[in-house]
Amino acid sequence: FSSNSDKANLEPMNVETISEGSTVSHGDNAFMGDVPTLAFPSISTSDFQFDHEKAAEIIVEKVAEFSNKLVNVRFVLVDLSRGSKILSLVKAKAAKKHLDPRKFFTHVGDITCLRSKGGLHCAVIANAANWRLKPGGGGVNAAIFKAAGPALESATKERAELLLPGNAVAVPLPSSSPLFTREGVTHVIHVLGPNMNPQRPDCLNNDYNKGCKILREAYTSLFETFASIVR
Ligand code: AR6
Repeated sequence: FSSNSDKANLEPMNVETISEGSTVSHGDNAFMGDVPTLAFPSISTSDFQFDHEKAAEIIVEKVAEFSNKLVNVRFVLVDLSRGSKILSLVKAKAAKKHLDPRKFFTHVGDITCLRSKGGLHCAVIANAANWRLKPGGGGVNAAIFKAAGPALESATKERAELLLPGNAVAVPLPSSSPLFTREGVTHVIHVLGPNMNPQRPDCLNNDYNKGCKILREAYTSLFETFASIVR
């Protein structure tokens, strides 16, 4: 398992090495047709300062659980940089657990440009949201709201006013949104993870018993919400 599309930006076909000697391509002319795919960032590990090792363990545990339960879907963990520590940790743990690289892989790139810049079609993307479900604030939240335009903010308001840690809410993207037209994204799932940053609301003050429980709930809620969309 050396799935990362480190090569994605370099190779037009986005060929991704999945194990020694074998490759799989993804993208619009992807293998197995257009398998419903969820792209998600690592929840809580940047602005919310959650421990990367613990988060990686939980990501792999939850992906393993749900990729067993759900047939014919894919999960992609996305981060911006090739040097991403969370991507490296997750790749190593996923390989150790023998997760099927056709159902789960990692991708280096901006989650708002997966199809246009990475040739990877993900109809559903997850957002590491804030409790007010508001644009801005930096990180992936600011990027997704900016790329989606005002349509996402109003569509979000129709679905929920706020989010509690560990929960997720799916928002269908209006077809007027550039994320819909350019990237083929039909839904954004907002997820609120546990916060370890004293500068942000609901800081858990390094209580990792609570923190890990809430992060598990957040991924369970995200993957169940994804399942309900593709069902
Ligand atoms: N594409 C892909 N991954 C990204 C992108 C992007 N455009 N931008 C950031 N990441 P963070 P959190 C990765 O801080 O820790 C917000 O301001 C990033 O490298 O966005 O859950 C909200 O308003 C990291 O791996 O989310 C909340 O208040 C991951 O996305 C708060 O931050 C999550 O980083 C949430 O903090």
